[in-house]
Amino acid sequence: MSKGRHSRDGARVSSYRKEGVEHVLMTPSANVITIMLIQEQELFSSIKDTISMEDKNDDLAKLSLLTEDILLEHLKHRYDKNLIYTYLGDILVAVNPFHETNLYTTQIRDFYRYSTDIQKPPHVYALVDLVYRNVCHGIYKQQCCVISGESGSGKTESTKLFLKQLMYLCGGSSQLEQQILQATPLLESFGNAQTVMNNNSSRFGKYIALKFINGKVIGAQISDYLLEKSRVVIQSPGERNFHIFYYLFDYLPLETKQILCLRTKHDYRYLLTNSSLDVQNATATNSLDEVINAMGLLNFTDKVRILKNNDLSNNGREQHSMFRILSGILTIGNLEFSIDDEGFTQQNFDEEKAKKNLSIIANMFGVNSDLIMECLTTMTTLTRNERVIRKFSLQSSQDARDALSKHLYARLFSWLIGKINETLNNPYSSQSYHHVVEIGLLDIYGFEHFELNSFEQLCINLANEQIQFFFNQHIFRMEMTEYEHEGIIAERLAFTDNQTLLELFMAKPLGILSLLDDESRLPKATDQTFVEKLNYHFGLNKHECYSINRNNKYSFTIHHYAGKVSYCALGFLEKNRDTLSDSVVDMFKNSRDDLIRLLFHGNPSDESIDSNKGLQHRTAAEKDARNRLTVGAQYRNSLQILMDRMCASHPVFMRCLKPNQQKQAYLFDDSFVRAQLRYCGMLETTRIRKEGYSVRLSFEEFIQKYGLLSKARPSNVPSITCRYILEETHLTEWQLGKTKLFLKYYHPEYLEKLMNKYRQAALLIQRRFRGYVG
Ligand code: AOV
Ligand code: MG
Repeated sequence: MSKGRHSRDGARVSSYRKEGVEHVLMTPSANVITIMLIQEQELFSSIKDTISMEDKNDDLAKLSLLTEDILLEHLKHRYDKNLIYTYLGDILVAVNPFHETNLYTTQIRDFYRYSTDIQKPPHVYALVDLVYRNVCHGIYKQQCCVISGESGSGKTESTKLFLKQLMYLCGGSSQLEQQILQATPLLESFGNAQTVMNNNSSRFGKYIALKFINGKVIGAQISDYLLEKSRVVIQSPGERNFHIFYYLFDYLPLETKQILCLRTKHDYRYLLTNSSLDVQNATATNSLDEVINAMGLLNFTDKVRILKNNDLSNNGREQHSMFRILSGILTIGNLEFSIDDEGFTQQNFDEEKAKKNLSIIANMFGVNSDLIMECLTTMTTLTRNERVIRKFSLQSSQDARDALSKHLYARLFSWLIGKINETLNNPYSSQSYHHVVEIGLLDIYGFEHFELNSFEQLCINLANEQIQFFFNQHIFRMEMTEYEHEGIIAERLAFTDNQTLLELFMAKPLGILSLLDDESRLPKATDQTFVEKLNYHFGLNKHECYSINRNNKYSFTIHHYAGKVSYCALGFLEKNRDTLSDSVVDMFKNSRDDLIRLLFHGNPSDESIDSNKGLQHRTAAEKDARNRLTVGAQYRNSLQILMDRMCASHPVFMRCLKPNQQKQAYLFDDSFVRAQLRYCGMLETTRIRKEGYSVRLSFEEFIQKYGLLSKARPSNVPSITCRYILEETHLTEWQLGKTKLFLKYYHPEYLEKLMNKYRQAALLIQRRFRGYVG
């Protein structure tokens, strides 16, 4: 059957004859790509019904006639056949199936491993393979995969599939690979929640940077973007708090619940909105076991064994503290205050209950119960020689209580990410940086448009505008600019540019975020004066992306790329200031609980905790509280860093589409999908992929890569040599610029095919020659 030997670079080389054809197999040494023709054929025949290769329209850029209707029709037709993936040139489009499919079996995972010259149907695994091959060949120092789409379209699921397959290609068995994968359920349990748009909606953005040397992953680092912490204290109708709170009730043993003083989930105000609402999608739920398992694997420590009598007992003191913090947060949500604004004791005030709650909170947070009450009901100011104590109104006490919960949870989340990063970065930090290449994976919260949209939606939608801008920049703007510089003839394409909208948000001093900062610093300003300023600067057609809402003094409308959204500015100033009183911070700094002390070690109200570095390093960032950055300003900075990072990377794009608003399987709502196709500029994208030149290589690069394909003698002028090579390959539609060669997106694949034939032939000759000599 097969004959084996080793090639000079260590790859095991063997060959077979099948159907009269000699096949060469190379099992890869670390950086060699395998030619696995036979396995591939066999795999292919076993899965071809699932991933159908019959539909020739799996690349919409190849359609001869292009209209929105035709695009829609093709996507729908494919979706009905369970073909959820479609190419749009080199952009991958995925329509959320909303049901379990057989698209991710081991066979399919193997089929998309090390692509050869078989043209494979679109799949998220094909994208992974492409990116991973680039890593192995060291083609780009930095790549990033940008997955976009509206809320519930499938970004997070795609990110998980991408990551899992990437680890599989790397080997899939090392401890680090497992740790990288396990970070996901942990982060989801603390950072995801059910919304009306998605049962497992990401309430934070994340960028996972994976580092590789010679095709092996050697470290990872997660950056997070603005957790929607207001959800801890209040949720809209039909929505839930973060998953982790419900896991406590659904999965903890009774004994542990008792230690944590937990009652039932229906007993807590913070869970009251929808505590009976259960997550329906199986893929959306992890169990607490999985979360605790992940914590163990990611080195979260344990001293106190709260989880007795089950196999989770080896886990951490940190874990214990985390659960205590969660229980404390839930209980503090139930804390009532007795005196109302007129100074009367409130009706129905249950003093016994309040005392009991207070003692639980004090226990969970490791602080004194009188001190908690003092912090939440009074403010102490020190004048030259006097301590002045001012009593809070009922509303202020309630606000202080909720601010405490939000801050505590957000700090816990930041610490969690810092802790994960410590583990994932550890192996990397000890290695030399020289040959490291990076793949970044971006999974942010999708575009949101609810009935009531607040500061959180404004931030989320701004991030989506940034991503759309990056996409436009890459696909359209840069493309056109470069054609001009290089003297390439190409048709000018119109596209929906969102630069003016970004300026509306980001401009200094007259942009929404700057104006919000100004108002947040003025003592007399209110949410209403903020809206008045916006109306004054941008209303009455002064800005094309802004309109005034005459019937509501707190409301204004922004014309986003994905549609108009009206925001309610109530609470904007406070959310932007995001203050936590010094007395609460001091109280926590002196907590008996190690973790709580650690969480409040940094600057009291500075949420700009750099989760990449962990909490220990944050004291250095302590600043004068007056110079503290607002939430808006920090967010703007973090988006800028993200953009810089992505601009320095070679991007691949995946566009997720949501087939219907009901989260239902087998339902393709034409007008709903059409709107998405329209706002993300899919038609223009398809055109530019079809008509544009998405691949550019310098003449030298091209000659170095494909010079072997030409028999002609190289010319002294590189562009002429390129022309010789291209003419010999019989490719058409390329153009020679002034310094570069411009190719269509499908050209490299064809050239690689030719090169593969060439390499195979060379191997065969080499083998025969050795055989003859031997
Ligand atoms: P999102 O990340 O884009 O929304 P998700 O990735 O969470 O959306 O997907 C939403 C739900 O759709 C999941 O919980 C699954 O039930 C289902 N789903 C998505 N992709 C697949 C797939 N490939 N196969 C099967 N089911 C899928 V948001 O985080 O809300 O912007 O902010
Ligand atoms: Mg998500």
